[in-house]
Amino acid sequence: MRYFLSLLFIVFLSLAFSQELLVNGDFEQELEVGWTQLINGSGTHYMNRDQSYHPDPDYEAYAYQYDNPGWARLSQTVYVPGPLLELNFTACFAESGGTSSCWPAACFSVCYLDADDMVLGETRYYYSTYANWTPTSTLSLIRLYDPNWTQYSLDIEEELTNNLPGVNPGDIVKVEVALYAYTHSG
Ligand SMILES: [Ca+2]
Repeated sequence: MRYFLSLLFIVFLSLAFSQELLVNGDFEQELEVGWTQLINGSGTHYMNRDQSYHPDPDYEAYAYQYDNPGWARLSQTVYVPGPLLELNFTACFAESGGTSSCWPAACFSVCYLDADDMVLGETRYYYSTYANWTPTSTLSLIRLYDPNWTQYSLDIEEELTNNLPGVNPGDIVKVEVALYAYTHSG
C-alpha cells in the first residue's frame, strides 16, 4: 500500500497594483468569502482555514490531497488592470510518498487569463520529489527545495518578460491564484 500526500498552507496572500486586488487574502473571513474550492479525482481532499497551522495568532488556509490521483484547489480569480502586479505570499509546503509514475506535488499556481477565461500561461511554484514537469514558453516552473514557512514575492511584469515569452502581457485581463495540492498518476 502506498500513500501520497501533498499539502500547501498559506498564511497571507496579496496581489496588488497600488491597491489590493484579492478578497480575503489573509483568510480572516470564511473561505466562502472570495475563494472557490474545487476538487477532482479520487483520494481525500481537504481545504480549510484555522489559526493553528502557523504560530501567528491569525488564520491560515490550506489545500490537502491525500492518497490516490486527484487534486484540491483553492483559488481566486480577479480582474487586473494590467501586468504591473506585485504578488506576495507566505507559504509552507509538504509532500510525502510517491514514485516516478505516481507522485504528489504541493503547488502555488498563478494563471494569466484572457477576457474569455482562457489560460494564457502559468507560473507554478511547486514542492515535489518526483514531479517531472518541464517549462515551456507559457509555463514557468519555480521548484522549491525548502518547504518551511517562507515569504515569496513575484514581480509579474518581470516574470512575463523573463520566463513566459509565449504570453502576450496585453492579453491578460484576469489573474487566478490557487493553492493546489495534486497527486499525479502516470
Ligand atoms: Ca496562525
